[in-house]
Amino acid sequence: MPPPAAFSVSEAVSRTFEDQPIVDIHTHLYPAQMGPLCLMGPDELLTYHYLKVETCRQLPPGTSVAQFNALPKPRQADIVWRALFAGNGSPLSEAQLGVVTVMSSLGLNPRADTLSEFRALFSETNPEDYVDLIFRNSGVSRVYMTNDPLDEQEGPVWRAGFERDPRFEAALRLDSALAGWPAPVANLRELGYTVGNDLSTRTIAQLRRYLDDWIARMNARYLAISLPPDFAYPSESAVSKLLDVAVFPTARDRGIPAAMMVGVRRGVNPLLRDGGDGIGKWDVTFLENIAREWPDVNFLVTLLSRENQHELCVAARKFPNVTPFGCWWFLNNPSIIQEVTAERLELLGSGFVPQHSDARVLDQLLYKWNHSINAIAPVFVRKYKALRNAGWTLTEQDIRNDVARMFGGGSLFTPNPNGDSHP
Ligand code: FIX
Ligand code: ZN
Repeated sequence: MPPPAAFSVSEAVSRTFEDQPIVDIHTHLYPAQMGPLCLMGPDELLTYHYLKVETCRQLPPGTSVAQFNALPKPRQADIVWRALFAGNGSPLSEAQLGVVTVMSSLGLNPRADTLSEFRALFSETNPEDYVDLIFRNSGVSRVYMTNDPLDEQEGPVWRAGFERDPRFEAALRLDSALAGWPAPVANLRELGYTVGNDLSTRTIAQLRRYLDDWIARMNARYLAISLPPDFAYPSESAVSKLLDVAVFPTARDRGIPAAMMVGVRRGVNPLLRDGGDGIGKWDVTFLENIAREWPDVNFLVTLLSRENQHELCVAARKFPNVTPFGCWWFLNNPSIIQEVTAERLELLGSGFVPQHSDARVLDQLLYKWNHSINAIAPVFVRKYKALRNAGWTLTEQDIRNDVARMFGGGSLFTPNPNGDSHP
């Protein structure tokens, strides 16, 4: 058979990314049917905590962070706009560039003096149409939410019931049910789970009932928890024990992955609220301990510290039940995405999920994926060129298959490579 005609690798990679529907495995987005949880439009976009933090570095004279936070959202958005877009200095940070990309892709002028044109467009469009517009223009086909039954806004929405937009999949988030035990006891009891302060057999059984009930009610596709950099496993900490006796057995028995997002130091500057969290390096030995102890659970792992990325790849090489995912939060910048993606490809081939958006405002899908793919595509191009130079008769279909596997959501549910069950 004659060798396939040579084709341009960079054009094939661009075409592939244009055609591939993206499945976004970690967001904080909600469908319009979930009412006020669904954030979209200019005022939400401009008050994203990344942008507020940048604004707080240059608030107007006489305005404190606390006063800024106390203002109604549209007024905060105006201040952000003036400070970061209509003031001195070009909007060069990743979060600023993101707003420029969003506005351009909606046909708006990002150099406008005010947000009025953007506000008019948003208020003239009905919410369902706006959701459709963003999905269509971003190339995203499905997103995973971050779902918390103990959240005082979200819990009642689930209990009342609603018809789910099938583009939104559920992921059961566990921070509020496990962190700082026994702090969650009162809230769990209020929902009817008769847990106690101690980790007695009854408490564990009730916690497992909570997990089972909510996985079923939400059709949660995975469990997720964020953890601080000093999280140790095994250890005497309540969270380590609760993972061991409730969460990991549930993930195993339900056959769903457990996602661990490690390295966040919450509330480093509490004044900044959502924007006040910091970062720390984890000891990846603890991930090795978990993966070895629970061979029949698939772990999706993202680590916040750049210094942890190489060790995470090495751990994933040792443990096929560990899948690294995304460039989380402070890593979600083009320069770091390129470095981390190249490292992962070199150590893991296509066995990881390169990115998630972490979008909190629907409009952000328009920039987070566009910017990530612009960073990732050249890394793929270099790798496919190297593959071809090494003598591999590359086809465009090879590229399409790899991109589909890595960006199409499938790797979330790869069968567990380890056979035996937990002793
Ligand atoms: O814990 C998380 O899921 C984090 O992604 C968020 O809490 C964080 O505030 C964020 O928005 C990061 O992008
Ligand atoms: Zn998140």
